[in-house]
Amino acid sequence: MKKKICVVGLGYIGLPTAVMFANHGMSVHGMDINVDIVKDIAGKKLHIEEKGLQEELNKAIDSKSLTVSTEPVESDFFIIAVPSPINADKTANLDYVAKATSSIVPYIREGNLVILESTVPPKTVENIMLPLIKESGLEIGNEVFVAHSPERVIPGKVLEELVNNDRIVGGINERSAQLAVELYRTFVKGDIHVTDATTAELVKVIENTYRDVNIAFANELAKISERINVNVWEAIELANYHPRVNIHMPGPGVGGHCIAVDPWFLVELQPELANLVKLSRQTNDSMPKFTADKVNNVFNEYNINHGRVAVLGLSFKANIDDIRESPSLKVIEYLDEYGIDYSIYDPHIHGIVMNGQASTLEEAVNKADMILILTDHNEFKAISPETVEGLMRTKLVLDTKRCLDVGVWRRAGFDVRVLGDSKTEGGIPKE
Ligand code: SAJ
Repeated sequence: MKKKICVVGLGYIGLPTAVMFANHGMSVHGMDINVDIVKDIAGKKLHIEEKGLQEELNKAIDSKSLTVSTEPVESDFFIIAVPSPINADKTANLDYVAKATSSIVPYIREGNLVILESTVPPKTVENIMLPLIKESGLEIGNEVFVAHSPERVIPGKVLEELVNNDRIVGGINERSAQLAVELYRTFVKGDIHVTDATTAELVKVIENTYRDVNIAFANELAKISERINVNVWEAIELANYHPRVNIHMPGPGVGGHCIAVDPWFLVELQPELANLVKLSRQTNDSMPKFTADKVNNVFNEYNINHGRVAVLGLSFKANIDDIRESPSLKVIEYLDEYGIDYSIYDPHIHGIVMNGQASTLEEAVNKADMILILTDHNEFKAISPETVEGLMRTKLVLDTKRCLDVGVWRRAGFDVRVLGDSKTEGGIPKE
C-alpha cells in the first residue's frame, strides 16, 4: 500500500513538493482553499511559472498519484506549505499557518506526522502549532509527531533544488525528526541535517537574513561608490576574488516573499538586539526611492519635463513571473508621485496586472525618454540598441542591474547610467 501525504497549500512550494512525492511512489492529496487553483491543477493547468513543473504535474495527475480538492483528507503525513507574510507593522502574520493547522486537526490519526514547511519566526511550532494539534486528543510526540523542515528552494530552480539541496529537519522530538527524514528521503538526494524544531526555524530565518544584510551592504557600497566616482560592480567583483569574500550585488531593492520579509521575524522577536538586521531592511527598502530619484535627476539634467520612462521588469528577480514585494512596484509608485509618465514591460508577466503595462518591448519604448531596467531578465540582456533607438524620444538608459553591455549602447549613441557607477554620470563618458 502506498503511503499517503496530504499537502496543505498548493503554491510555489506546496505544488512542486506535492508532484515530487506523487511521482516518487506516494499517494498525494493536495488541498488549497482557493477553488480556482484547485480547478486549474486538476485540469493540469499551472498557476505559477516554474521550469519543468508542467511535465511533472501532467505525470502526477495522469497517473492519479495526485488528487486535489479544497479539503484535507486522512493521511500518514501532512505537509503545510502556506504563506507566512508580514503585516503592515512588520509583525509576522501567522493566520495562514494557524488556519492550515486547524484544518487538518479533524483528519489527524495516531501515528501521523505533521510537517511545517512555511518559514516562520522561531517558536511558532511550539507556541502556535502544538496547542492546535493537541486538540486532536492525541499525545504529541508519542501518538502524533511534528517537525519543521523549512523549504529552501529558489524560484526558477525549484524542482532541481528540492532534490539536490541539503535539507534541515527539526523535530519536536527525535522520533518526529526521524520520521521526517525517512519521508524526505523519498526524493531528496542532498544531505538531511537533523535538529530541534526551534533551531530549524531560526536556521531558515537567518539564511535569508544573511542574504538581506549582504545585499544591504552592497547597496550601501553602491551609494558610497557613486559619491567617490568608483564603479561598485567592478569593486565588488574584484573583492570577491578573495577566497573568503562573497559580497552580493546592489539593485533597485529587495523583493520576493522571503528575503524582504523574514528578517523582520528576528526584529519582532528581539527588537532591542536586532539592530543590524533592521538597518539592513531599511537600507534595502530605501533603494526604490533612490532609483526613482535618479530618474528624476537625470530628467532634470536633460531639462526633460513630464518625461516618459519605459520601465523594464516587474517581477522581483530575473526570469520568473513573481511580483510579490517587487521593488519595481515601489519604484513605479515614486514615479507616479514625481509626475513622471511611464509604460511597463515584462515578458514574464502574462496578462495585464498594472496600469501602463505594454504587451511588447516596442510598445513600451515608444516615445520614451528613458529605458529603466529594474529586473535582469535574459530577454533584457539580449536587447540591442537598434531595436529601440528609432522609437525613443531621448536615448537614455538607467540600468540598475548592470545587465546591458554599456559599450555597445554607448556606441549606438545612448547615454547609459548604471546604479552604483557615477563614472556613467554627466553625459556620455569615455569607456
Ligand atoms: N538581490 C539583490 N542582490 C543580490 C541578490 C539578490 O538585490 O545580489 C535581490 C533580488 O533581485 C530579489 C531579492 O534580492 O529582489 C531576493 O532574491 P533572492 O534570489 O536572493 O531570493 P528569493 O526570495 O528568490 O529566494 C530566497 C532563497 N534564500 C536564500 O538564498 C538564502 C531561497 O533559497 C529560499 O527558499 C527563499 O528565499 C525562501 O522561500 O525563503
